[in-house]
Amino acid sequence: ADRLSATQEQTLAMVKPDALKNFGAILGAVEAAGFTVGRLRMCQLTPAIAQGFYAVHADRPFFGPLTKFMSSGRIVAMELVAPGAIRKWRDLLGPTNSATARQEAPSSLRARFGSDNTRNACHGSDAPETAAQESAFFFNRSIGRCCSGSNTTLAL
Ligand code: RTP
Ligand code: MG
Repeated sequence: ADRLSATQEQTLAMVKPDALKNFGAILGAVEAAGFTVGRLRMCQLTPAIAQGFYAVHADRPFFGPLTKFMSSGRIVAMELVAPGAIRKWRDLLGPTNSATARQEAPSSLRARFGSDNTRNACHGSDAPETAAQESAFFFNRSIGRCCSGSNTTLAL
């Protein structure tokens, strides 16, 4: 058991607003791939929170459309645990552009549930350091307003 657990890794996955309607199928794929789900939170990001999450891309031309999209509806953030979870989850996602994913990895989540280069269904951390940062980003803060279930906003 010790040797097994030593290989465990954690990544931060996000189901983006375009794919929330497919959350059930995505969670099914997560389970089928052998991940354990750690902490999980569904909420809507404010534009400022989305800008904070994607701050590393602030100078890129797609930053505006990306953060507008990411704050346009609810998302699900979840910690996924498995041996090699970071690479394993990104392999399941497929290429960033969903159109490319449909060509190169038709069974990937972005091929199945995404639309284009911005609306691409899911996010995955790219390294252990960003996985830890992104987990803290979502889970070491409080929910601002809890109104109806559809109106839960992640607070600054
Ligand atoms: P992610 O961070 O969401 O898991 O995706 P990624 O590593 O595959 O892609 P990244 O380069 O980190 O970009 C972050 C998100 O920005 C949007 N994007 N739009 N040229 C574009 O229009 C463009 N490029 C990237 C996507 O939503 C991408 O997931
Ligand atoms: Mg990325």
